[in-house]
Amino acid sequence: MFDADTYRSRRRTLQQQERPASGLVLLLGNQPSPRNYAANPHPFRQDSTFLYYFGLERPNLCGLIDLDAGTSTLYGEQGTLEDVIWSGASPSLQEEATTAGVRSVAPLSDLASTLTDARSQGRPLHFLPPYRDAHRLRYESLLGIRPDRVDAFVSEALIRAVVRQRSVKSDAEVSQIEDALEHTAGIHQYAQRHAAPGVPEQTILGGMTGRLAEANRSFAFTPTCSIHGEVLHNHSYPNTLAEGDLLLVDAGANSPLHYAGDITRVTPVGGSFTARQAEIYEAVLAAQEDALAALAPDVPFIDIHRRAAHTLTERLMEIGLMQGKAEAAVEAGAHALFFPHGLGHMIGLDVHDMESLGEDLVGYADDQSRPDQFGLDALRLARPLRPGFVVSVEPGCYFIPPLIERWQDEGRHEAFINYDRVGDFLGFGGIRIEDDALVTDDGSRVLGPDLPKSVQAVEARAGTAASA
Ligand SMILES: [Mn+2]
Repeated sequence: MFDADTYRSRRRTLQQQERPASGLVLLLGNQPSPRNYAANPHPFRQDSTFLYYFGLERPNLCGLIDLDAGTSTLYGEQGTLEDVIWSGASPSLQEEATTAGVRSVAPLSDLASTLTDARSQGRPLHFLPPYRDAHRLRYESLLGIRPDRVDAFVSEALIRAVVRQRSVKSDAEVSQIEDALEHTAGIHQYAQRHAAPGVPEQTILGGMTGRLAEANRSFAFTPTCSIHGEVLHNHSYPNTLAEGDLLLVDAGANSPLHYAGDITRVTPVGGSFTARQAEIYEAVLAAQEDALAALAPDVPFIDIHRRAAHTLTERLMEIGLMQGKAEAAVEAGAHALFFPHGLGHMIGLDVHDMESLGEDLVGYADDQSRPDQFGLDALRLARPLRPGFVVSVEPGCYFIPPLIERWQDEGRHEAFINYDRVGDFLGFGGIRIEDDALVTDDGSRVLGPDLPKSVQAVEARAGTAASA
């Protein structure tokens, strides 16, 4: 945990400066989530907003912040002898509360009546959207709202206040992200060194998993480790690497306090890119470097997305996959055949930070509406950047056979796409290059250790462990 003052001051900021209104803020901690029966749960992960304001890992807690009185109460259960026998001793609820700067604790069984009393006095109650069914059931038991009706009662004022606060990372939070990136870089180096013909994807995944486990870290999200990089979130690992494949690894570690890293690298299996692979790789790299150079306060991220798309499109025109004016092609959305996703997202306690609060309230300013153009509609972050934002920058170029087939059949964007040439690239796979950057007062800084990404640097590392 951070020190108690950190949590106290975050709650005070919510109460004083970010005050969603008067009344009470209810923050649900997570409950254990069963795999196949209750006593066999998934590894516990605390709710991120609860972690942000209370920092405690213990399951079955609820936090209540009184916006008018400026007080916080932690609701939970004391451990039982049964808990001690099966799981070992844990601190008392009061001891845990103290580490989060909370003086007042109460049994969970008191919470419903406290909330009922407050509501009968006409005090507003603010709570966040549920992303687990267990949250819906808890809202039902606490507030009497039917589980399928809960979304209609969530507090947009609270969502906005939490987003304003969590979007801007403190130095201590940035250090956590840098810790995550140390370990993230380590597993990427491992994958690159082991990217050699004859090595199963599963072996590389196993090696990365082991490295994280040895360091008492885990993956922040399900990793992609595949020679089929054209599947954007590819979570299967059945293939064996062969000479000439491209291994795409999109993976990130957690820091001890659950901040995420998120990096993507592509490595040529066998140690060198073909001329065609190198051209596409350098097109993506140019787009990424242009985007990173453009990160600065007040610049809308959607403009940086368009800039990356423009650079990629110019390169694809040089290669002969696209034609016409890059500006017009990007405006029309023709590049999305190759780059059908957004340039990036915020990173923090969640790898897609605060996504449970609603992508648009997190990623779009009030005067921006989410585009509906294919590709651009997948852009999670569009809003003007501010110092303290941590964002991923991850352009890609993919050859997705069913998408190409569909567009070609429809004759979509024929003025800009050279489908004959695209046909030569079927089976190419996909390339994405991703780093995480902090927006600073005068620009930005890529976080984490240097993980070289030039063609030469990646070739120099590829497969070196397997051949040694
Ligand atoms: Mn990402």
